[in-house]
Amino acid sequence: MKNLALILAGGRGTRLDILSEHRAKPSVPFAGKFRLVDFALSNCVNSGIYNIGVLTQYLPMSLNKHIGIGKPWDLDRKMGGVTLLQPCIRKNKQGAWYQGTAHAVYQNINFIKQHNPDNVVILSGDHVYKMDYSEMIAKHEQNGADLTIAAQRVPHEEASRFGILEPNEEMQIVDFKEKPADPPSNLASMGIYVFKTEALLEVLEKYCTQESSDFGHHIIPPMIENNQVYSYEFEGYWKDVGTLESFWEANLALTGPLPEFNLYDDNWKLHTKSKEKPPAKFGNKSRVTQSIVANGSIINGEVENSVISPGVFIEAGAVVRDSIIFSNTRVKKNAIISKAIIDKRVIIGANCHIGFGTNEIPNHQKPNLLNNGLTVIAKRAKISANTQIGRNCRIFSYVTDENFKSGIIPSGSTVTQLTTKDLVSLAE
Ligand code: ADQ
Ligand code: ADP
Repeated sequence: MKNLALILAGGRGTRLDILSEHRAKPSVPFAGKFRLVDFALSNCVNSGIYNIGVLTQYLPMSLNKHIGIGKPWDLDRKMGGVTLLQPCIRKNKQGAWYQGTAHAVYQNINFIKQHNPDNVVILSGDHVYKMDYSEMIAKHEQNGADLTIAAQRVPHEEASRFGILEPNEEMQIVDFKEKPADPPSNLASMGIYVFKTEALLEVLEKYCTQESSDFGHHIIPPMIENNQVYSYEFEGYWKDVGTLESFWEANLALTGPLPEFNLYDDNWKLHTKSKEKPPAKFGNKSRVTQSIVANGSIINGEVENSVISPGVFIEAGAVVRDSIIFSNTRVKKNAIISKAIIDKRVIIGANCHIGFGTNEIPNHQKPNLLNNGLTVIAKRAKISANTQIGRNCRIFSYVTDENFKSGIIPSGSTVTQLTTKDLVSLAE
């Protein structure tokens, strides 16, 4: 049985906001040393799938650099291995670059034909889970299915952001609705598909009539009418970390005593590309509790309930609480960071207080993203000493010292390139 996996890694991930401003969502760091795409890639090799195409589109640089020739996943092979597939058409007639998922696969129809697999497994590059696809493929074969969709029960209040399916007793899907406003049930499509290759090629030719064609809207509904479509219920841990809040929660959950998602499972190795760095080091006045600290970090301050990526320096007297810090960020003396996500290569000056004040003032620019008390600071921002940044704030990349002359950034603000005048008006 020959299987080819295609990982959809091109979506924009707008709800991860400034974390996915400079990188595709699958390339967003997770759990200290991983990137989101590592989970799908590791699942593939752990399931014995060594032929993988990664469909990139939006900001592929960081993703290309991360995956490279696939060495950490044992995918640097002469036959098969991993291939990064860039879209041939970048812009549609309206000048927008975004295209549907099915169209992205359609553009790579020759790649599929060259491999000539029995099945094509289509995956999202931004989900956190461990799944043995070979079990799903076996069920798919057993049912003689044209398409099998992995499914999981989700909380009722979240069901409308998923495709919702209804199987009969034989697990054959009789109804499917993509993101219905009023979901009939909470059995959600995980966006993980096993297609019989023949059927996939046929439906792509038939229904991919426009660039915006996607699986949920244009392929699955007619297939339910005309083909054998089955559901495969998956009960293990699975998270589509689609929002800043779920991203923050899923990271911090890893620091608990017995996390639902076990990073330390020798039977299901999670591979990633990581730079050689010395071991993490803790100074004589440091205090670290319930946290993950990656290699190359030096902790001289306090860290509590947080996830610290490689190469982070936390100076003496600084306190980091309930936060995620990406690689090579420096937190200077006596700074306090509370409930924040801080991207890589950020400098937090001495005595800064990030995440002060109340949760109650939402960020009016992004009310559905930031009304939960999180503060997010994007890549390479430099926050001068003594700055105070409130909750629900978004600080963009490359904001510099010039923009932060000992300022107070009130809760609910968005800061791009601040001038002193802006600071005064924000404080008012
Ligand atoms: P969504 O996740 O909302 O729903 P979508 O935005 O189409 O679906 O993205 C699916 C994946 O494809 C993401 O990983 C995204 O980054 C990627 N992607 C999107 N467009 C792409 C393109 N042109 N090229 C390459 N990659 C692209 C889907 C299903 C739902 C299901 C959820 C589960 O449509 O039915 O419930 O996944 O998370
Ligand atoms: P991440 O923040 O996701 O870790 P990286 O720091 O790995 O991203 O950077 C991604 C890569 O993309 C780097 O090699 C960088 O030099 C490159 N890069 C970033 N922006 C551009 C650009 N505009 N043009 C070309 N290369 C770029």
